[in-house]
Amino acid sequence: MKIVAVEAIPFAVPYRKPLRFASGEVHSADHVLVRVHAEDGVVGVAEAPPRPYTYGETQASIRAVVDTVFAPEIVGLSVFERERIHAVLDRTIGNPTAKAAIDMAVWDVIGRRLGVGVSELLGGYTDRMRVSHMVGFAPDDVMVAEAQRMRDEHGVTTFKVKVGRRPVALDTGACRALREALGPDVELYVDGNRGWTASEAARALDEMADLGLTLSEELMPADQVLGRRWLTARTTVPTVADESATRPGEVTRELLDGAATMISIKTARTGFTGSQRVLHLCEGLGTEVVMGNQVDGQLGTACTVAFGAAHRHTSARAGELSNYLDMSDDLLTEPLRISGGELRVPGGPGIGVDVDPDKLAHYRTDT
Ligand code: MUC
Ligand code: MG
Repeated sequence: MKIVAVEAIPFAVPYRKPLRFASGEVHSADHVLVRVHAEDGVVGVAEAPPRPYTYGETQASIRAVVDTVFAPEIVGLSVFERERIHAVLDRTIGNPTAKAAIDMAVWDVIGRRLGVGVSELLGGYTDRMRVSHMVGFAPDDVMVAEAQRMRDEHGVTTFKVKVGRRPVALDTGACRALREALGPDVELYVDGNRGWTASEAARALDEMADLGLTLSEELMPADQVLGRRWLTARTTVPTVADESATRPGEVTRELLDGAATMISIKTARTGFTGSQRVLHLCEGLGTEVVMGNQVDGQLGTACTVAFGAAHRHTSARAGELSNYLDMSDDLLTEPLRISGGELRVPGGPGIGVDVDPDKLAHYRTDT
């Protein structure tokens, strides 16, 4: 079943409130909808969220690379030649979310064509994941109120707190306020988006030693090679590599270097095909993983839960699946719903969700 066309459609959905973190902030979901058309009329979809401050991709660069580089390379291949498609896309190093969206849209075509959910095709381990919510920078009382609302309205009891500000007391104070307000039963972990130095990170972790943090993610830049090794060796809080480990080779380097003890898998940057490579590598190396959030919309979140629920290893921990709730609207015909702290894999064939043509017409920015 040959691919006949690949479209990259920019759209913009405003956020109700911005998400702020050490490397940037998001006010609007300026994403790209990727549609892969197959010869029998089946269309697969996925979304690419540009993160200029993380990977250097922009909405314009994603459109351009899909239109002028990737689409010409894969049009004419069959959707069942997934390894060939992966090999073609993998010839270049960059453009992770553009490639990931193409990969996932191809899987969506396959699932729709077979009438089977992608999550079942990938592994079918379970049909849901526990949800972890990312709390961005804000005054302490606002961060606490957001976490309490997520717990009260959606049953969420796992929170990833954004850190990496200076002075570190801003963040250690926020984490303390969250622990005091939410009590001992919620899980708290932190993500610095490379904001601190090794010594700042060490001081912050020492100051928070009594808060029962379960993970610490990307507290300092990836190229602080010895600093990361030193911090990982001296802390009892497992260190998670996220944007420093976006490809299997980087994952291997981070882990064997002693620079990280766990890996964040994001379908938004490794698709389904690349994410399975990272997952199986981590399983082979005996390393835990967490399903991360690239500040995804609902389509991206559906991809994350489809992949996360498909495997035992990825569904063991809560996945970061809730920040689409900050968006004022979305593209799907049926919204995702988090309840009892869980998100179920959408039930339809493929990724299991459909784009509403009226919403797309309203939010697309190219017409
Ligand atoms: C995360 O886990 O870091 C923020 C920036 C980015 O690249 O991803 C998000 C969340
Ligand atoms: Mg992160």
